[in-house]
Amino acid sequence: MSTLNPQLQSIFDEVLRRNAGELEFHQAVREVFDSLGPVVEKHPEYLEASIIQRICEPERQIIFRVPWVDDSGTVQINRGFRVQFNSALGPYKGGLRFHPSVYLGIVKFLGFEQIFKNSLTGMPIGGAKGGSDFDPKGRSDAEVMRFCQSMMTELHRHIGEYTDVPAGDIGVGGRELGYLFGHYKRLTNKYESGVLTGKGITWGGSRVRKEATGYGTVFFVDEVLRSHGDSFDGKRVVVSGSGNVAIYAIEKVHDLGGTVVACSDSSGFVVDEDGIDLALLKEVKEDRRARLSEYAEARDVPLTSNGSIWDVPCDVALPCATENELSEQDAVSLVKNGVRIVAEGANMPTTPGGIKAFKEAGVLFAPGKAANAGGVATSALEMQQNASRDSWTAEHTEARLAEIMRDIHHSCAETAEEYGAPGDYVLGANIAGFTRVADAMLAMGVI
Ligand code: NDP
Ligand code: 2IT
Repeated sequence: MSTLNPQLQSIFDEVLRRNAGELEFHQAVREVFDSLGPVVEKHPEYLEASIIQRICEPERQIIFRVPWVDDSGTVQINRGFRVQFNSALGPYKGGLRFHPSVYLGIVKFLGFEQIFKNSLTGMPIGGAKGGSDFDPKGRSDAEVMRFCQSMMTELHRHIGEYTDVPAGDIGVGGRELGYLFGHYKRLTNKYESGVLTGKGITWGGSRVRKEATGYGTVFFVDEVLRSHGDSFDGKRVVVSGSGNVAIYAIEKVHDLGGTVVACSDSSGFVVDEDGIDLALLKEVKEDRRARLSEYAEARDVPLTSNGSIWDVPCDVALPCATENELSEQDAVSLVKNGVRIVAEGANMPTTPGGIKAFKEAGVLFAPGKAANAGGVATSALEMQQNASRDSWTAEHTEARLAEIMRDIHHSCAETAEEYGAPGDYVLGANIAGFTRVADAMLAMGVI
């Protein structure tokens, strides 16, 4: 980490004091602050109007009890969150995460990142995140439905097409969004399609939304490769995770001529030198919600539970599982084995030490707020289709996604150049994302 200028340091100290114990939130704020030195030098008006302090304070934070009855008749209690971080550019927008690790610090880090990511897409969406410490693993469909209905019983008061538009994230996919939308519809007596994104195609969803985050990450890497006169052809790729983002990143790498040789879940990783068998992976993870060990058994490859997927040699690494899954030691190992490009499909998967190691080694590093923005961008396309009561073809929607990812790459690269750091996508993404929000806030007065 670099040294912050004294004004940014004092704002950061205040963030630490006001948000004690929220380590992931501190990490996300610090990463953005590390890029803002040259911006506040060029634009003292941002400091004069306390824009940065305001951006670090969520507009609204909602925490609530989510009681539900499990299949054995026992009452279970979870905690629900929605942090509505910033609405300068549009209605709050961001996913819901269901995972036992969820607490306020995780929701705030994700909501904070979402502000700048959504800004980078160029679309009219503010930043938010929500979720619960509910663990869907091992729960029946009926239990997941009762949990989602209870979650929506409180959440519906705070969301809406013009207010706040949730979507999926870890543990929240098509099944959960169906239960959430069905209950919202019932509570409000309105078919308000634009209140949630990631819906099923027959009930207001967008084609390519399911694929969008993974595809978008690979489109971003494709732009990085093109700008160096290269392509995916023949590249060896490692993708962590085997959920929504990972599966569709693997699919697009294979479409573009690369080979994904390893993927993982929370129980371990598999290496499949012939290339991951995507049809089998989808069957195991999407259809049966089973463990990666079943893939390993079917393919007769080992599942490694006590090592790191980042020790597998590759040209391109795509962390697509969760935050802080790629440590400094992992980064050093990837560099030693010749990695050239790392792009974050997940949110904040690389630790600060890992980012530093990549930077020092000259690895091209694309941060999540740029590389995984294709998911939320396609959510905004879903909102457009809902608002116009239209439904686009897959070809048109994917072409729009590819164009948006090209634009994001261009805006990160151009901003990095402008600030004298060509090739620094972290700096470019943070500054380009921040500036659009800051200028809108300045224009709107003290909000
Ligand atoms: P899924 O729930 O579909 O998949 C998550 C994957 O990551 C699973 O393979 C899961 O393994 C693994 N994983 C989750 N938590 C951990 C953990 N603590 N340790 C190890 N492995 C873990 O989620 P998504 O694919 O939707 O999300 C993945 C990442 O992408 C997250 O960081 C999310 O915030 C980010 N993201 C998602 C977007 C979306 O549109 N869905 C958009 C932009 C970013 P297991 O099955 O064993 O739990
Ligand atoms: O992290 C993210 O960008 C998401 N989980 C998707 C958010 C969205 O509203 O589509």
